[in-house]
Amino acid sequence: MATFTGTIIAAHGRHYLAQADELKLQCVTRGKKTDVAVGDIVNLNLTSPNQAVIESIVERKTLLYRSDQYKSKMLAANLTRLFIVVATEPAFADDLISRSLVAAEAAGIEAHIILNKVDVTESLPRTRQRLAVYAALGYPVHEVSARTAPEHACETLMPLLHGQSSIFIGQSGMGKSSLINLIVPDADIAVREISAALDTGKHTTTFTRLYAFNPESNIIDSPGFQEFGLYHLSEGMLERAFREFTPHLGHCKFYNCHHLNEPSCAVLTAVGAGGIARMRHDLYRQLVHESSQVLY
Ligand SMILES: Nc1nc2c(ncn2[C@@H]2O[C@H](COP(=O)(O)OP(=O)(O)O)[C@@H](O)[C@H]2O)c(=O)[nH]1
Ligand SMILES: [Mg+2]
Ligand SMILES: [Zn+2]
Repeated sequence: MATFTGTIIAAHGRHYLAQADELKLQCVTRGKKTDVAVGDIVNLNLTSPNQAVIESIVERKTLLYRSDQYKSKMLAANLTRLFIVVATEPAFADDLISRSLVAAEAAGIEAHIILNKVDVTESLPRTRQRLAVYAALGYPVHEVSARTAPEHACETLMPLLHGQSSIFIGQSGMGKSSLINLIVPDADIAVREISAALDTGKHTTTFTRLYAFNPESNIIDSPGFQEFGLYHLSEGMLERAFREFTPHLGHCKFYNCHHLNEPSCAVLTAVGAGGIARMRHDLYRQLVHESSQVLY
């Protein structure tokens, strides 16, 4: 049997599509295994000219998750960069931005923010002001307009994407697909091919897919979502995923401080003094609560 190494470029239920050199192969797993993510490098056994069985997954460099009370779901494997796409309109949720940042930190993935639709000038000042919190934490914010300044958008994003495995995430309507269409000129055709191969029907935006746009770089478009559960992150992981907490860790009165309502907590002191944004600490509190609710 012929064996190949491929990259998983799309997943739909338990059906996967792998790219192996020029070949696109429809893949299934052995047994009931469903632990394959888009971006995984897999060893494949060819079962027909365009079909294969996934024999094993090559050790992942990173793995991005989201989860709810009941289960955790892999979003993508082997990412090096995560781009949170927001826009001047529709309104975005700070909660989702911070959750995405926390997920990236926990997975060891570098996070950036893209502010799209800067052509919508009425809401631009307010949007910039809202994003200043994240810029102050050291997360780069890149301003673009996919619609009115596509060349500038490409010039801004290309160097950031080069040599990286990137994912674009965010609420739907922010312009993720518009930006990817600029970066990957034949993305539309690729989507049609993938939908046909996976038989996903017309709902082409409901699955995650990877585009290799040069030999060293690839980019993943994900469906928009309204929630980003992080039930899988332990308290220890959470306190380290809020990067502004770092200088204060180890300075609390109690070595096992939860930074929730303990006396002489260095993190709470910093919140009181304005060094840590209250909005971020409120989310930390919420995430600690969520992680204590896990049922799986
Ligand atoms: N005004 C404006 N509209 C944009 C821009 N980029 C995308 N859009 C529009 O925003 C809507 C959502 O874009 P889409 O790429 O599908 O967003 P996605 O859901 O995040 O993938 C579409 O109607 C786009 O035409 C932009 O830079 N400016
Ligand atoms: Mg889209
Ligand atoms: Zn503390």
